[in-house]
Amino acid sequence: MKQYLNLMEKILTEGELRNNRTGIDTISVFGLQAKYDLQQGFPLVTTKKVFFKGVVHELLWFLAGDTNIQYLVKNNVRIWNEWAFERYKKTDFYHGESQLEYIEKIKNDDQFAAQFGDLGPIYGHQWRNSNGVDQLKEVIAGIKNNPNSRRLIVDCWNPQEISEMALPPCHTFFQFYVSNNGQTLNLQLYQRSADMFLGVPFNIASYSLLLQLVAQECGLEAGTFVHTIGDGHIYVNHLDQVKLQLTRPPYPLSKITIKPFASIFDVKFEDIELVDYQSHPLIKGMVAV
Ligand code: DHF
Ligand code: TMP
Repeated sequence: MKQYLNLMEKILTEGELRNNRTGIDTISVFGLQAKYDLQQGFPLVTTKKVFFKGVVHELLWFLAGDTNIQYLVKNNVRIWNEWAFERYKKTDFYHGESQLEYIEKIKNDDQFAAQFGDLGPIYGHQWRNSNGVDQLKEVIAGIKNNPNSRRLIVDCWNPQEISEMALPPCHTFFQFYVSNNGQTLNLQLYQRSADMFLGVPFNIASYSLLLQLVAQECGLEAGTFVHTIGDGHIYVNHLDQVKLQLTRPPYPLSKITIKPFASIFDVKFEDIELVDYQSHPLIKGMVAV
C-alpha cells in the first residue's frame, strides 16, 4: 500500500497548482503508475477507512449494466448522488427540491427513478452494451479461449456518447494479460483523471476486485493490477487529509474471498467477503462536483 502513499507524496512535492471546471484547484502530476500484486493481499487502502460496501455495490452495479442510481441509493451508497441530481436540475421537471428530497423520491418512487435517476451511458452501459457489444462478456470469452491475445480490452471512451454522460469516464480503458504459462491474470487500467484522496482508493479496490472475480471465473490466479494515471491530482481542500494520511503507518493488507460461482454476472453482494481489514479511522473530505 506504500505505492498509493508514494504517489500522493510525489504529487505534493512535484505537483503543479492548476484550476479546473469544478472551481476547486488541484495540485497535479501527469503520468503516474502503481502496480499492486494481489498475491501480497488485497490493496484496500488502510491509512483511512474505505467504504468497501460502496465499492462492491458500485462494481456489481457496473457488472449488471445498470446506470440508474436507484440501486445504489436503495443500498445506502451515495457516491453518485451529486451527479444524478445535477442532471435532474437541468430538466424542466426540476422545481427547486433539495438534493435530499430528490434522493428520497429516487428511493421510493420507481417511476420517478426510471425517469430521473439515470446517469446516461456511463460505465455499466459501455461495459455491457457499447452500441450492442457486450465488451465484458467478449473479453472474458477471449481470456478463456485466446489467453495470449493482445486485444483483451474494454473501452468506455465512446466519443459519440460522451455528451450524454453525467461525467465522462474517469477510469476509461482496461486490458487483461494472461502470464505465467497461462496461469495468472493481470489487469491494467488507464485512468485519465484521478482524485487521489476520494476516488482513487475506490478505483484501486474496484479494479482489484474485478480482476479477482474475472480470474476466479476463468480458473486463473489473480496477479497484478497495474494502475496507470493521466492527470493525478489532489484537490486543495484535501491537503490536510492527505498530509494526515501520510503520517499514518499502513496496516497489513486485507484479503477477499468470493463464494464459488459460474459467471461473474451471477455474483451477489453476500458472496463477497472482506477478511482481516484493519485500518486507521475514516477521514472526511468534500467531493468537487
Ligand atoms: N468527482 C470527484 N471530484 N472526485 C471523485 O472521486 C469522483 N468520484 C466519482 C464521481 N465524481 C467524482 C464516483 N466515485 C466518493 C467516492 C467515490 C466516488 C464518488 C464519491 C466519496 O465521496 N467517498 C467518500 C464518502 C464515502 C461514503 O459515502 O461513505 C469517502 O470518504 O471515501
Ligand atoms: P473531470 O471529468 O473534470 O476529470 O472530473 C472528474 C473528477 O472525478 C476528477 O477529480 C477525477 C475524479 N474521479 C476519480 O478519481 N475516480 C472516479 O472513479 C471518478 C468517477 C471520478
